[in-house]
Amino acid sequence: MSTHDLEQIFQERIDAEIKIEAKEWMPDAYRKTLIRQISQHAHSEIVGMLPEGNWITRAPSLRRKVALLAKVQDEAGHGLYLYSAAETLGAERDDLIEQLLTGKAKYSSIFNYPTVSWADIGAIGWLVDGAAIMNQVMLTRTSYGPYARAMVRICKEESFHQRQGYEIMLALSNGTEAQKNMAQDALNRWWWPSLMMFGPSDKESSHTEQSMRWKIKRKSNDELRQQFINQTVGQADFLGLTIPDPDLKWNEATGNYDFGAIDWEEFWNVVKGNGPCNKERIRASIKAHEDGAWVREAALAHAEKRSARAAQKTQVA
Ligand code: FAQ
Repeated sequence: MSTHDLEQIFQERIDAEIKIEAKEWMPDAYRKTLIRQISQHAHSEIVGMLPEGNWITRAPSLRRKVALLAKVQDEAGHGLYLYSAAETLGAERDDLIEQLLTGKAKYSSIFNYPTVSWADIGAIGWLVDGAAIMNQVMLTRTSYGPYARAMVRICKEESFHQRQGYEIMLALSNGTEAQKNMAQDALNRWWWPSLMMFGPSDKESSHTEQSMRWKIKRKSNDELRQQFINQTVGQADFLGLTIPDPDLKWNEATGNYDFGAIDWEEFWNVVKGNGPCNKERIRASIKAHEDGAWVREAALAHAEKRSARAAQKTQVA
């Protein structure tokens, strides 16, 4: 069969909502797009542990500490599912990690902002996990089976993360004047970077059109961003906080909130490695990787010993 015929059958299967599985034929560009997106997603989960990890030792109560620890551990788990999903496409985990540590790989822009107060932990859960879920619910229906299945579990955990963040914001907003100010300050700093998480506008997005044809993405960056804004405005109102956008206004005709201009220069600057914490994040990731070398060596030695023992047993039998 010619590549053209194979591609046609592949697209027909996608259009018929049949999931693509690891060992099946797929166009090289589909495989490449998935490895790119899934590995960037995995890196985001791993680097995403750092801003919140910063507050584990300073959480204001045992209950808050336990919840934050569990959340950060979940994120490590998400990274691992996602690296495994990328491996099913033929990617080597060591190569992906190297790309992250050498600064070649992208990860979400949002994790290059600092967490300067406890309220930032609330804002991350509410807004960052909220934005992540908006995007990831769509990915539970993505056309590649292993990615779609990983996303189902990830979404369940993300929704717990979102609630713990919102609950922190609720406590602060109903607290003292100083606590309410902390919550407002965190919302002011995290609002715009959270909107940037959805990626460039549809006009500027290089991959959306093809990814939607392949049903890797089911909704465009702008559609998801709008959905997120529509959902979040009422939540901010309930907290008694003000979204830092003077142009935010309900539009009866479109049934959406209109919003102000996003600073795309800031976004691309962060993506290119010049955000407030990019260098710090890579430094911390390298250190964590180096500190964990003995664990990898020990795990590998154990695996080698087990397979040698299994081989010996087979010989004896
Ligand atoms: N940051 O053509 P598009 C989380 C890049 S997980 C940096 O629109 P695409 C959980 C993009 O890669 C958060 N780079 O690309 C958590 C591409 O570059 P390339 C991560 C960005 O792939 C919560 C170029 O711009 N979620 O938060 C960003 O069709 C709390 C052109 O863009 C995922 O990764 C950005 N924000 O759409 C953890 C979900 N946006 O590769 C800890 C899966 C775009 O050509 C604490 N990913 N770029 O060099 C996706 O859905 C998509 O990849 C998009 C981007 C929507 C992110």
